Amino acid sequence: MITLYDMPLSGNCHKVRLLLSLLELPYQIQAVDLRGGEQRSPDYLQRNPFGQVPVLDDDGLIIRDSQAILVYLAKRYGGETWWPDDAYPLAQIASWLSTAANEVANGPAKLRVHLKFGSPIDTAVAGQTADKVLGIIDRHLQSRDWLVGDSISIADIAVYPYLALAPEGGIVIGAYANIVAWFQRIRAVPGYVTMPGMWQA
Ligand SMILES: N[C@@H](CCC(=O)N[C@@H](CS)C(=O)NCC(=O)O)C(=O)O
Repeated sequence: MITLYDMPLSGNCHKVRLLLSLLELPYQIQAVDLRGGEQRSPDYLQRNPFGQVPVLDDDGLIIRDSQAILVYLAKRYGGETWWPDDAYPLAQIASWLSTAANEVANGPAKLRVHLKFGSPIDTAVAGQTADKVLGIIDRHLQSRDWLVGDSISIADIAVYPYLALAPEGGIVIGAYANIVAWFQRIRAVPGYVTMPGMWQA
């Protein structure tokens, strides 16, 4: 049985919920009370010493970090469509996973957590990071439908949530027409699931 340690308003958890749904994998949710500090309990820290969601438990195999969980699910359950054999597409996917964990997390995701939950951040730095990464992704999508290759991959799933949630961080996402068109393609994939606060057409 797959268990996802989850928080409904977390974009990192949404990446995992989205891939589980696209792969049609049955799973159960274990809600983690982040406001109450459950992620810092000794019990939870055994699953993830960083004290964060998401964590996936697949029949006792524990995986922390949304990017790592996407890799695990794609390789374990997704087949060649989700986990290409060739080195070059794999490296391209890895580069976007890294962008999700770095520029996307430190730009649009940070602005959202600041506006929505009041976390103190350097808004100027986060704003510059967001502008830069959104511009790069918008230009990348000018000539292609998906971040890597000819179909949706875990690169798209890793980058998507905090871009679709960017309006909650005060970003006018409509200014990035190629990103909005890509949102629409992702939302049309069979099995797509949304979450509160996400961009709507
Ligand atoms: N790199 C991690 C980041 C996870 C993360 O930032 N989780 C947040 C929720 S979105 C969290 O658990 N925060 C609680 C805390 O830090 O106390 C991932 O991609 O999974």
